[in-house]
Amino acid sequence: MIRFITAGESHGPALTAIIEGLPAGLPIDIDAINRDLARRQQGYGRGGRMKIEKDQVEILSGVRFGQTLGSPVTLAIHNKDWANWQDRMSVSGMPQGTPVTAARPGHADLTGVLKYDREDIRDILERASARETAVRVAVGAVAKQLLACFGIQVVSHVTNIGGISANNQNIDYRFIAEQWSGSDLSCLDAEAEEKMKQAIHTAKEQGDTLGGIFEVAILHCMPGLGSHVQWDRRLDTRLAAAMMSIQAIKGVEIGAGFSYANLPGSKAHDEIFYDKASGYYRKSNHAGGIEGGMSNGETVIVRAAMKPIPTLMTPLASVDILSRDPVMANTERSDVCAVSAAAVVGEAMAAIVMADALVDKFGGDNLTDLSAAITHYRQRIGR
Ligand code: EPS
Repeated sequence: MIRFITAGESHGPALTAIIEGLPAGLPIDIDAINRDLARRQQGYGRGGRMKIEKDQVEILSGVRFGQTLGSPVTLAIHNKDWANWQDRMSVSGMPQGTPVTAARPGHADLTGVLKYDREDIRDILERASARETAVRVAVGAVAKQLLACFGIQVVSHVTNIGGISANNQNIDYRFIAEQWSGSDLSCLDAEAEEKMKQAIHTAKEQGDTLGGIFEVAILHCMPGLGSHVQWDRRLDTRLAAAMMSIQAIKGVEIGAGFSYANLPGSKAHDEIFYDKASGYYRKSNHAGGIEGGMSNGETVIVRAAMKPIPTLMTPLASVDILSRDPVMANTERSDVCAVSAAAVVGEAMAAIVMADALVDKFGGDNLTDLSAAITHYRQRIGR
């Protein structure tokens, strides 16, 4: 089993993650991790923080001379902004400055202070912040390196921002990464992207924020990852949970998702064909590459909807958590729109789930045995 936990506050010294269950002998490319970290920092509509940080991973355990040891791998990303926040985020001493007491609707602020018995919302917001996703992207980049050993690739693109949808007919998922390189929003439709940027610009001027939708595709995955036999072993269960775990995600669909509701069975299901060269194949992929909770060999497709970021420069009505008086919600530096960053996080979370499902099926002590098991399986099923 591959599992990980993260630690760290948005303006604390660092974000860290411990990954357990990676097979020994996996070559680790630190530059590739840093490339994904840089991708997460990009996107039209990001706030001032992204000009301060230049996220770079440091590996503190589990890797020796470029290869995993099979022991826990610790990753750290140091927050450059920490230097500017020691008055409010010091580990010791007394807090300086005024506490945050005006809860933002849509954020963890209010429920967090009630649940954890805090009198300063900063005690909650620092950990609830989507800054935590930086280290998830680093974990995901390691998972991608394991998947890549077996030709499995994870890509993403943005399909909607603020209600403006990209025209995504006839996408060839194999070329997504090349197609949107140079795009400010990881969007494949240049015309829609211009409108999205305009909408983000207008939202910024109005002190508002925008959400949207991204799509993650997992290419060249063998059939049989996940299982139909138990609810929590289903690949779709695990992918949906992973997407929902990303800050601000409120909806997830796989393949045709909610639009299945509009189709009769005769038009909904992907008919099965076979030829000697490619084995079993489909001419459609409404299932999004998953049937019965298992990958079926087609491209796995997951979409996630992100709500608009709750930090509004034109704030909403709220209540002060100490006085209980009506106030306007707290404002502080944030992003106007972070859907393209969330897409990179979605890739990371999908990669982690797929890597876990891979070692679950084929064994994860070391890369040699894992490769042998996959080769044997591919020979047996004729792929
Ligand atoms: C983020 C860092 C944060 C925010 C944003 C995402 O940095 P700061 O709070 O210093 O501006 O820009 O976090 C949120 C949207 C949020 O709700 O907390 C990042 O690294 O992605």
